[in-house]
Amino acid sequence: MTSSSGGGRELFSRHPKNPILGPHDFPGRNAVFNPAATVLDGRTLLLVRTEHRNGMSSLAVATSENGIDHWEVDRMPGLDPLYESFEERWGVEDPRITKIGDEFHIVYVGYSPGGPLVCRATTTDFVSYERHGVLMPPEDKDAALFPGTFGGRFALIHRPVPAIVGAGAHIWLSLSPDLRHWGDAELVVEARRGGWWDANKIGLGPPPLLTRDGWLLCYHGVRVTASGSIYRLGLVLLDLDDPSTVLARGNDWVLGPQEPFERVGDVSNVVFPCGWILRDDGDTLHLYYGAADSVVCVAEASLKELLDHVHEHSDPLQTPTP
Ligand code: M1P
Repeated sequence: MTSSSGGGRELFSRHPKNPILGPHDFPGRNAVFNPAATVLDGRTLLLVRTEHRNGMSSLAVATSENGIDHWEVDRMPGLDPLYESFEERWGVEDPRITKIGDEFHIVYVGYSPGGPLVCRATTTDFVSYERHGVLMPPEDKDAALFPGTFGGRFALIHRPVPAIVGAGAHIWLSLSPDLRHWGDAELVVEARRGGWWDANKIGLGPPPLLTRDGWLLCYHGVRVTASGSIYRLGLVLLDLDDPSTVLARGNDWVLGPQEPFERVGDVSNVVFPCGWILRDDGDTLHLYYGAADSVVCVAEASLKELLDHVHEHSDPLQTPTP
């Protein structure tokens, strides 16, 4: 991996082979981005959002031995939208994968005529899928399950959008006894206001990662500027036993658009991850992200360095408490 270029030090190093997947790898698709990531039978598996030339997205599978190159694409069916349904009428987007027991739970955005909403499907092999319907009504997105339960209840991070204009969009947590009925919703992490890089809206990136210090979240923060939005990534640490409690929140972004394929694309100035994989050494973390809503990239970080950073660069005075 190469260090990131530009001013300041980012904690993630981009791979020199970036972008690792592009539209040319998926015939007929306009853009490929925002991949979920997991490991199946020892191979890295990405569930990639692919945008067709009618504007709708479906989720396609790509696998690789080393998670960097030699991708096998579209050998497994992936998840095509149920166009006849209300919830997936205009496509499926931005999946996150959480393994619970032997099952992979895919929480994804269904683009419905009522707005984006949160859906869940399960699979054991990425060949056949079982849909379990809508979890959260519109507008809601950027959702993922925790791999464990809390007091016997499953937990979901999600990002509802308030109806009040200018209220921002924030990260919430809801609980469920059965993965179907959700409640006890709580606001957990707020978009910061004013001059902050994550002032206007935020949303979860990959699913929460269990670490020695707590649940590590990587989220995208958006700042609206005179020339459009900039999507960058930050870190939050949640309490192990009570994930509605924020232990620390890093002040600085840890990855932002710098490379030409991150700066320019269908939506410029976007880095948007939906998956990360902690490798077998327990420290190397591969983050898979969409760049400029056009291509797929990977960056590497040390988990220890990320945890040290979030502890050392967390200013409680600057972190709003919900
Ligand atoms: O275009 C940037 C991103 O915009 C949306 O993300 P969010 O609503 O969280 O800001 C999504 O459409 C996402 O897919 C897209 O990458």
